[in-house]
Amino acid sequence: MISSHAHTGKGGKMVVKVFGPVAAACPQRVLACLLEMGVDFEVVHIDLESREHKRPDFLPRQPFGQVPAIEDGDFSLYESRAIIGYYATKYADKGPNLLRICLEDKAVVDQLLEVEAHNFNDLVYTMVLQLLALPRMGDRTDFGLVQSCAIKLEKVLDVYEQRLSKSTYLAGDAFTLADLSHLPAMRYLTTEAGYGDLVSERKNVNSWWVNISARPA
Ligand SMILES: N[C@@H](CCC(=O)N[C@@H](CS)C(=O)NCC(=O)O)C(=O)O
Repeated sequence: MISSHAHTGKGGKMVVKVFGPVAAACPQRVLACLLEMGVDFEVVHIDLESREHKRPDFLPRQPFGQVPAIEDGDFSLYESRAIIGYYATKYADKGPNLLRICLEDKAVVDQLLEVEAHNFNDLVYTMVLQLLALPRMGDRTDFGLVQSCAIKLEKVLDVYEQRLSKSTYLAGDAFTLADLSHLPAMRYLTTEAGYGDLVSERKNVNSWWVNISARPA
């Protein structure tokens, strides 16, 4: 249900509202960032099954009818990667340095975020949609499409394997938004989608995944 009331946390402090189901990958990207940065938040559940995200009262928050969206006092934002960039910058002095300070280091984080969004996430998203979401809605899985995505994904993970032979994290020797942004789709890939082998058979990718998925946040 979408609440129209301003929510206050402990001590009367405003908390960030995150609109979306916690089970969906894109809201999880935002939640992982807020947990890393130690930002108080509440989740306003948006029910995808009943298409609450397509209703006229939700569309002002996300005009494309997708989740997540946030509300932070008077400020509202959608697009999960823009949201994590916002909080990593806003609380840069409070949590871990997820953006890196030097211009070139930050550019490498942005580069890997683009790779995550377009080369990696698009493929995993299609696989998860075909293997998990469509059967749940009574549609048939296109196994040919899943297979072609898996083949393309192998090439992406080979690039990661190469990068991770030189540094502990994707954008260097510190955990950044580039790693954080992979968490939701990596979890789907290695658990529910049943493609954990693509990760475990690549030594460096596997160590990286074991490492980033064990973070307390
Ligand atoms: N680029 C958007 C993508 C948002 C997105 O694809 N959200 C999915 C959940 S992970 C969604 O709302 N799916 C339902 C739909 O598209 O109808 C973001 O990163 O915020």
